[in-house]
Order: sequence, then structure tokens, then C-alpha cells
Amino acid sequence: MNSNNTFKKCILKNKQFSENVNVNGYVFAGNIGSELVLKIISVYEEHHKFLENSTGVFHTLYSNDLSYRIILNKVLSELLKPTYDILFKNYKIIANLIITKFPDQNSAFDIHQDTTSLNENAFTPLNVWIPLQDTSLENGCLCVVPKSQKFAYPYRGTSFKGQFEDVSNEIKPYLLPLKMKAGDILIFDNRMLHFSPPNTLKKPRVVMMSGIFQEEAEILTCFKKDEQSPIEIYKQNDDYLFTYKNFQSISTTSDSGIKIKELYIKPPISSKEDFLLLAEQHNLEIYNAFYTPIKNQLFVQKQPFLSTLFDKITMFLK
Ligand SMILES: O=C(O)CCC(=O)C(=O)O
Repeated sequence: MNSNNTFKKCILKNKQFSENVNVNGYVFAGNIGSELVLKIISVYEEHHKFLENSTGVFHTLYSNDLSYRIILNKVLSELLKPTYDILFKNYKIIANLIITKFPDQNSAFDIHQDTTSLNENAFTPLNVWIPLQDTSLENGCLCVVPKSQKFAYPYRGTSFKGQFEDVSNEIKPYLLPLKMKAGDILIFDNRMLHFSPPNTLKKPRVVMMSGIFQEEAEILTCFKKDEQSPIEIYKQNDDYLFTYKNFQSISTTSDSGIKIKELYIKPPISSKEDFLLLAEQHNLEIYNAFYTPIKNQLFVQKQPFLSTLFDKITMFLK
């Protein structure tokens, strides 16, 4: 178990921000301002046309329209670069994405850590998450388990079971809802356990997200054929997030990149007791945000992240 996931090759210019990411896994880094929010909303409206009454979740990476992914990334990069240049040094944007959560009980992202996308022994993977309207528990704000990046296992992939997949119910009390205003900038270590509940309001919840890497970090992915097989590490091209088409499915073959390593290790699967021990060792706090005293039950259903999420991918029309 890796319990020393400190901020590697820090790219945040502000020392306090970097300390917050290191300790808690996230930081609020100001607001991009209403003018820029409006510009991004107009980019969103120009490049996204959805079916009426769409349901579930739309995520840029689910689109097979590669020219859409490339153009969106370019336009958003141009708009956000001045802000990112203030916040980051020696960095690169690996992708700018849109995530839309339609009004629908099935629009939750279950508790997860992002899959491994760089060498975590040398670098720290960051996401920037900026909502284009206010977010709350009602429309699916991001919820995080502060400090949980500290005990993330460095090899995660869609082809094999995640360390915390079986303990969602134990993790839920530790989720902290991050209610945000339109344009607020959340920077987080994408190894931190995170989640977002369904959008129960009438309007779609739209967010833009950027992946931010150290400029020399290569994009890596992990693949495991089956229980007995080693974990294979693949190096991907820098344009991977614009050229790879199978993000919608759980990979059953290693269909992209160059294999650079095989590791004969078994990724850990945490039991309820393992997770509770980690929570204690890392002083995780209990927030109980998803506990409804009246019904005396958790109101968010337990769902395996990938299977349910990918079943509910919404239709995207260009
Ligand atoms: O936008 C959200 O609600 C969550 C997105 C997320 O967790 C992800 O893309 O990994």
C-alpha cells in the first residue's frame, strides 16, 4: 500500500494551494469570473446538441467524433490558458472536457478514483473542475473523500477491479459535498476518492474539466487481461485523449499504446475492515452527507461505477 503519495514535482505556483492539495487532496483556487463563464457556456452551446429529454451523463471522452474532441480542447485551451498560466508552472493540459449531467436519477458517478494516467511514483495527476452553474447536492455537485489520495494504489485501470469497489457503503460517510458557484476553480488530485450524486433538478448540470500534468510526464495506462495475468503498463501518445475511441467500454484487450512494463503484482482489494483501518490511520473525517435520518438509510444506491455509468451514456448529436 502506497501511503506516501505526497505532491511530486509540484506544478502549482501558490505554496498554500500546493500544501492543500498535498494534505487534503484538493483546493479551491478562486473563480474564473462571469465573463469567462459566459464565453465557455457559448462554446458549450455551439459544440453540443443533445436529444430533447436526454438522460444519464455525457462526457466528452464518450464521443467518437474525434474532430469535436480536438476542436473543443483547442477552444477551451485558448480560453483557459491565461488562468492556468497564473496557477501552474511547467505544466501541460492533457485534455479539456465537458461533463453534462442530465436531470435523471441515473446520472450519478459512483465512488471512484480516476484510472492511472501517469507514473505516480514521479508525478501527481491533477484535475481542474469548473462548474458552469452553481452546484449543490441537488444537481450533482462533486463530493470528495479528503486525504484519500494518500493511500491510492498507483496501478488502476478499467480492465481490472478497483481497490475500493466493494466498500462504497463504508466510504459514503466520509464524502464531503463541495458546493460551488459558477466559475469556481477546484483543483484536485484525481487519485482522491470522489463521487457525484444524480441531478434531481430540471436543468442539466454542466462542468468543464481539464487534466493537468507536469510537462515532462508521459501518459500511461494500465491493463490486466485476467486475474492470473500481470499488470501491463502502456505508454500512450500525448494525443491519446483525442484519438482513442473506446473510452465507452471496459477494455478487454490492450488496444492502444506501447507496452513498457509488466508487473507481477496483485492489485489490493480492500475489505470493509481494510478501508476502516485506512480511514483511521489517515484521520479521515466523517461527514454523513448522504444519511437521511427519517428513512434511516443511505439515499444513494450502491452502483458499480463503470457498468452503470457506461450503460447510461447519453446520445450525443453533432
Ligand atoms: O463531473 C462529475 O460529476 C464527476 C466527474 C468525474 O468524477 C470523472 O470524470 O472522473
